[in-house]
Amino acid sequence: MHAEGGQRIRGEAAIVVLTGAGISVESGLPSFRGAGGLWEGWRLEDVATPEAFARDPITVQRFYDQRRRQLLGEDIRPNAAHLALAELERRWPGEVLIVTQNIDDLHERAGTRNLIHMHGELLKARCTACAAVHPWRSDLSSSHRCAACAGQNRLRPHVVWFGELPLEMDRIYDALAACDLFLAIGTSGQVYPAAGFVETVRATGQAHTVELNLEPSATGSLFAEQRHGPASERVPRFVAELLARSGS
Ligand code: BV8
Repeated sequence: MHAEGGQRIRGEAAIVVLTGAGISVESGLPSFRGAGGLWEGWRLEDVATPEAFARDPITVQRFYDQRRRQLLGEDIRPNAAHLALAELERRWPGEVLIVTQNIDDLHERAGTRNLIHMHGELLKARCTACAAVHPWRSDLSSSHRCAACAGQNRLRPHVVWFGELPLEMDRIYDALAACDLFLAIGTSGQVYPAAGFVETVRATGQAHTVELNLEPSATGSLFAEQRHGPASERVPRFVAELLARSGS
């Protein structure tokens, strides 16, 4: 595992990990594309855009209520890939930042702390009047009031819809510009700006880029290294290699 210029990944290297729906599939949560994906049962335009929410909030809320209930199901828990990344954060001498496109809380449940949910969180609701964000673990409807401004019919899932700006983009681009290793796990590389991160990193010319995915993604050829297979197998093995090399 050598960086672009062939030099070894140093023990204190800064690591940025981008995760997508593929890392949570073996935990029992559907991905978006592909067989059994969310987009098989729902049209993106009907459930994941601000226009859809304005047009038909009940259908949008039903989409997220269903996913929230599933996420809170007792059989859903982090898998070996989530746990390996949490261990990497604990034991790696340098900084490890997880940037996830996922709105589930499996990284947190695995123990990851240095984490950015660039597309929001399913277990939170946001007030469209005062922008307050509230923990939310039950169905959400227009009858609920915002606990901060008492506004009614103002709460929406705290997620980023298509056409909306993802969260914490400045912090993400700063980390991408400074990283020595960029690792993408379980993402198809079809949704921007996340799909463009590998090019942002390559432009610095200082970082090694690795894709761990079940199959080659749409941006797979842009990575210096690709390893294909289930995340629950590939991620723990890759993390063990990294930790062995850093002697930590
Ligand atoms: C924005 C939250 C601008 C809600 C989500 C440039 C070019 C083209 C289009 C655009 C562009 N720039 C912007 C766009 C438009 C759009 C976009 O990218 N459209 C796509 C469809 C073409 N992007 C946006 O709208 C973004 N916003 O650009 O704002 C802006 C600028 C200024 C001011 C205002 C606005 C916002 C995008 C975010 C939308 N919200 N999620 C929700 O979850 O409901 S996106 C959602 O879909 C996910 O978060 C994720 O990002 C994406 C799904 O992708 P993946 O996670 O990769 O999942 P997928 O199913 O596709 O793939 C799974 C992979 O895992 C597969 O490769 C599979 O092989 C693999 N896998 C499966 N099992 C396993 C596995 N791997 C390992 N192990 C396994 N077991």
